[in-house]
Amino acid sequence: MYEFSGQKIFVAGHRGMVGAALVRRLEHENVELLTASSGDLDLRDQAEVRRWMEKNKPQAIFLAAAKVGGIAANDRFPADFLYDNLMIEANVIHAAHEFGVEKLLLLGSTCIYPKLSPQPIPEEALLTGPLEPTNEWYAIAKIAGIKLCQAYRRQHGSDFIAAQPTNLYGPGDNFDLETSHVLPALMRKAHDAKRKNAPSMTVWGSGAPLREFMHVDDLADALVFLMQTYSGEMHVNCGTGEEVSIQALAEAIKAVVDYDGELVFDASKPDGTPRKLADSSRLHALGWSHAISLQEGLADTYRWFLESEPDALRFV
Ligand code: GFB
Repeated sequence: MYEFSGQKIFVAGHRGMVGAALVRRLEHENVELLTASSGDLDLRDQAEVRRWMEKNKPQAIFLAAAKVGGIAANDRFPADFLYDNLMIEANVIHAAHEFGVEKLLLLGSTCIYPKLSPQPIPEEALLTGPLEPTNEWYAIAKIAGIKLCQAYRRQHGSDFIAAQPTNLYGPGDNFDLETSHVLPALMRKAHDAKRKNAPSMTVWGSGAPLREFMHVDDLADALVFLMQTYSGEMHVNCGTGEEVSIQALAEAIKAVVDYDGELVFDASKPDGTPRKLADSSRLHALGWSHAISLQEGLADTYRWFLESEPDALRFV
């Protein structure tokens, strides 16, 4: 059990969807929360990271800072997805070792697994086959992050762990149609189509791929749980165990937004990996499971989207 009480905890990436959810979750704990905006601390810059860590001396770190995006962004910005993520992980993990951080949790993603993994995907599937080409740059950076945690644990005894969340969504998500993940993209498309009385909205690909979605507040709770209770070399999957086709997701989103037009499938866009369901039995065996259903989570996210005008709607 890693005792949080009174500890100085650094949430790296607190402006992102996961980091912001962690900050909300940690407000319920007796901790001293440290954050740094990207203007004050560029995590890709080794010297800046060393200076910041030496000065602030966090005792624990949630490494939620990352360059992330949906299937199109991954394909379009391979250098950014690989370089930014490698640099952030290497700098923060090495400095955490150098300045005696007691515990670190690295955020990964289930896209680290081979394209044709057994389903649900066990943690042991890592590095057993070729990756999905649309996200291999991001996946390789995240695999390197897991290996850094393992290597520092083996060589230096550092208590660094890694969690692999399934596809996430929730308040603070990116609703930009070019770079976002599918869930916010479809929510915004349904919202726009409703406002314009459009007869249809477009869904990329065939609608057949299966995905598992987790609300980011559930994930933040799981991460705090893992930070407090888990120590080990094996990375830990974080999912709900429930999967849905992209077409069914689009229908559920239409219902939440109250849009009743048609779905048009754009076959010129990639499907990506056919199925991606994490085996979260390791996390469940430790004693944690999710609380927010997809239905509730979609309603909560749409509420946030409407309340966040003009920010979330600035691209409409
Ligand atoms: O969420 P998404 O962009 O990424 O796409 P991945 C999931 C599925 O939804 C794909 C389809 O089959 C997309 O073709 N889709 C349908 C759409 N309509 C849309 C749309 O309007 N926008 C988007 N973005 N997708 C990502 C990885 O994979 O998952 C990342 O690329 C990361 O690296 C993330 O791991 C969690 O689930 O395919």
